[in-house]
Parts: sequence; C-alpha cells; structure tokens
Amino acid sequence: MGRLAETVGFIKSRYPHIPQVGIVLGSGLGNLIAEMEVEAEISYEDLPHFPVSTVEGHSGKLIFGELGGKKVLAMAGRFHYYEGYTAQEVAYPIRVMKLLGIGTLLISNAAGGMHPDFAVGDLMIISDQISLFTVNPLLGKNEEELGPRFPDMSEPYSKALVKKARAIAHDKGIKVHSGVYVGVTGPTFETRAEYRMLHLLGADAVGMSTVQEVIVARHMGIQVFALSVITDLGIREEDNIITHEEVLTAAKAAEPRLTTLFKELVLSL
Ligand code: R1P
Repeated sequence: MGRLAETVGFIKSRYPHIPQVGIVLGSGLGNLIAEMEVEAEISYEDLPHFPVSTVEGHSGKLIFGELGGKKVLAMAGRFHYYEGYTAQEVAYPIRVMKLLGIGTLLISNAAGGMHPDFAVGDLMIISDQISLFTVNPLLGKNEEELGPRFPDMSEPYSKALVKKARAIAHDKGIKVHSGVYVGVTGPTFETRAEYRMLHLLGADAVGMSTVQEVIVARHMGIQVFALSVITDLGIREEDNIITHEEVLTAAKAAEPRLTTLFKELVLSL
C-alpha cells in the first residue's frame, strides 16, 4: 500500500475532489475529454509510481472534471502488457482510481471483430471476457484491504450497466452489438488461424488490453462497463492486412457514438 498511498496522496494534493466515475480511453479514443468540463490534468510522468504511455493514440494524462453532472477521472492513455509493463503495472491506475473514491469504471478499447455480423466502426458492449494473458494481475500476496484472495468473476461487466447502455443506445438510435472480448498479449495482430481459433473459443472481439483492468476492478468491487470499437476485422478478405493506423482511423470515426453512450451512461448513474 505504500506506493499506492504516495500516488493517491500526490493526486489529492493537486485535486481535492472525490471522483465517482473512472474512465479508461482506448487507442484513438481520447476525444471524450472534449465533452468534459476539465478541472485538472496531471501527466503520468509527474505522478509518483505511475507508468508512462508509449503507444501512439494514448496521450498519457489523468484528466479530472465533470461529465454528465458527475465528478469523473479519465485516463487519456492506458498501459499494455506488450509495452513491457507487468500485469500489476498495467492495472495500477485502477487501484489508484478506487482509492480516490470511484465506484464505477467505464472502459473503451479498439478491438478486432470476429463475429461474422460485425463491421468496421461498429460498437460492441462487452458482456463477458476471456483472458489469454498467462499472468493475472492479482498474482502474488493478496492485499486483503483491497479485496479477497479469490474474487468472484461471474459478473465482470455489470448487467445493470449493460441494460442501461442498451436502452440509451436504443433511444439515441446507436447500433450496438454485445459480445465476448478476449484479451491477448500482442503486440502482433493475430494470424488468420489465431482469429479462427479465438472465435471458436467463444470470443467475438480481440484486443490487447482491458481484461487485466477489469480483474483488478472487480477484485476491489468496482462495477464495470466496457465498450469495444470494432476497428478491423479478423475474419476478412485474404489480402487485407491490419495496421495500427487503420485502427486509429476507425476509432476516430466511431468515437462520437461511443462518447454519446458514455456521457449518457454517466448521466444515468
Ligand atoms: C492495436 O492497434 C492497439 O489498439 C488496441 C490494442 O489493444 C492495441 O493496443 O488498443 P486499446 O486496447 O488500448 O484500445
């Protein structure tokens, strides 16, 4: 707890309010910030014990302010295991968020679609997850004050929040799918055979983030809602290659719909 207490203490000295909602913004999905009434910003590099972002499309700041009438804390830039961070480091900011007071976490990510009905630019509400990371962020001595040794994972994503989000999407005329997200280490995009395997395993979208954040959030009793933007298609034409630029472009195009859903969801809490 020593490191966590130092990070949290530093943040409280810069921003004295208690955020209710935490938001993690995925690759190329930073524009939700434009909808916030920003009250304070802290760069990751200024935060004691915080990792720093190394991936294009992840700016590397904690942003504090109001959205939908609530105090929110947004992470503009997340950490990935493939950047060389440990699973614990990847999920460290979620612990910080909890100790600052958040009870609800909204997560976004850019993901490869594998369900045959999905198209580039579609949104998928994550209903469940599969972690194919060989390491779990809760490995090691359990910090009892944070959560139990053996956390329940029967509802990683809050059914109540999923229901609310579906109703909001319906009201706003936003098409949403719902499906299972599988987290893999990356940084290679998947081979065609891997996409087929992951789909057979029961996943509808694949990415290199999220699952570790969700495990740590559930360990601490945070309710979670997550949305994938389908930025590329794993099951696709043989000559179509995938690039991170393509991912960022597709994320940008879908962002206004994701922003509306997140904003309305925060409003409804
Ligand atoms: C690949 O283009 C990157 O986009 C996704 C993948 O996980 C990978 O990091 O990023 P986010 O999951 O952070 O949105």
